[in-house]
Amino acid sequence: MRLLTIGLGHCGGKIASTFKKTAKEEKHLILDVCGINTDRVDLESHDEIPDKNKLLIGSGKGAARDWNEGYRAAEEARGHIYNLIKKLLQPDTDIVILTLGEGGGSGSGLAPVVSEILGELGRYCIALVTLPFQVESVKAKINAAKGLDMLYREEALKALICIDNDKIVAHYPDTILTDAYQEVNKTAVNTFANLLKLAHTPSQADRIDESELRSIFGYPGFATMSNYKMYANTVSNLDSMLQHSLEGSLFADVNPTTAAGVLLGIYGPSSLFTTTQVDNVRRVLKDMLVGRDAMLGVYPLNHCRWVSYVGIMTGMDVPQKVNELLETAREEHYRQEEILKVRKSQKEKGLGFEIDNSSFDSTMLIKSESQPSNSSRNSAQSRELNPSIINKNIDITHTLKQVLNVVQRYGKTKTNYMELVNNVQRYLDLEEDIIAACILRLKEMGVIIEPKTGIYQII
Ligand SMILES: Nc1nc2c(ncn2[C@@H]2O[C@H](COP(=O)(O)OP(=O)(O)OP(=O)(O)O)[C@@H](O)[C@H]2O)c(=O)[nH]1
Ligand SMILES: [Mg+2]
Repeated sequence: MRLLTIGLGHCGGKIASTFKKTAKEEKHLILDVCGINTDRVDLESHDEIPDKNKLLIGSGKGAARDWNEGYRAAEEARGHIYNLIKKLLQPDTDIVILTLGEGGGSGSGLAPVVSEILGELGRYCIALVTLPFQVESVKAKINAAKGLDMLYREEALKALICIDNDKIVAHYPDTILTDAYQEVNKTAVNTFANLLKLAHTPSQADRIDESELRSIFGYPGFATMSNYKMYANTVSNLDSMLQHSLEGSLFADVNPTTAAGVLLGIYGPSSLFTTTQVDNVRRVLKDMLVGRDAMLGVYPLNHCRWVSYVGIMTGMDVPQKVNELLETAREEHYRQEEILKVRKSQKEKGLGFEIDNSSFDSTMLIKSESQPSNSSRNSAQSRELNPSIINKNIDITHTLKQVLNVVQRYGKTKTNYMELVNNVQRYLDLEEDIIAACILRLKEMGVIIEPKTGIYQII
């Protein structure tokens, strides 16, 4: 089979290089590879990609972790990208794979444009992407969410396979990050290569052929792969192992019952493939995928000590992990906007240092010690959060955390100001003006947002 792998951005270039290295060891694979990046240093570091197949676009200094920069660079370099891909596409190219890390600016921004260009060239593509770590920055999440959304909509993009980077820590604890990245990239690429090998391995039973392989990638939607191996002498039932083969991979978890197509190959010692065993596997597949396209390849091998499952499911619903990413990216985006808005208005107001000698009355100093402050009375009367009359001298150091704990009990429900005060007073014996000062402070910290005037929401 012949593949064209297009590495986008740094992570994409690394995965594309891993593809090239792996293909050199697989005689059945012809792999053409190229890399496109906005960062000269990263692009030059991908040794397995020939220099003539590297395309530097944009500033040459990276996309500043901003998908928009990557997208703009790709749009401006459309003609160059078109020419490079046209040059590399061969009449016998079977599959075009985009590889990228969703989260940076280059990969996330470039992929939708490159996919569109492939459509113009009359080809479809699949994508192998990484999802950012949950603990990555808000920018990474927004880039990934935007990049995935745009890429998913592209007509030329069919199977979208997501490596879940959050699984890296569990699979490779206490490992140097670059080594773990390398391992993950290698595992993903090997799974892919093993899948393609199904079409090149002879079998006296039922084989998967090249056209079946090509067709499985053509179902649009999310996809996942598996590559599961066990000692043959520990396997008594082929069908029970099938369930395991779907779990524990590095790809984002998906719901198999939503798949449009599944292709599975099983290698193992001939003695395991009895009519009953193979029939049981077929039944499990059928029950799981009623009315779907299911292809099973069986590869009995002599003197084989392993049983291995290699498979792919395509045309699936959005994985839970991607939905979570979209949701947190949206929330963190609003929170960031709110913080920036508060910061902007604070700057506009200045630091509040004004001296008005004309209204200075020394007797006020004495009065203010014996009378409740104006602001506290006002805020109680006004029944809404009015930052300008909140007494800035109230010490909330010890109450802020308590108030925060209480408001968080109410989750993300939206409330008005008085409901918020009443909720706090249900648990804490505090004056309204103290609560108002705490709410204002939490708002400045971005913990409480005001999506609509007078409506408050805890983030
Ligand atoms: N699995 C895996 N993930 C990686 C690897 N390198 C980076 N990542 C992930 O990919 C995301 C994107 O990073 P990069 O590829 O460096 O970003 P880029 O596309 O070059 O974009 P800019 O650097 O902003 O121009 C990161 O947020 C990481 O989550 C890798 O080798 N393997
Ligand atoms: Mg980069």
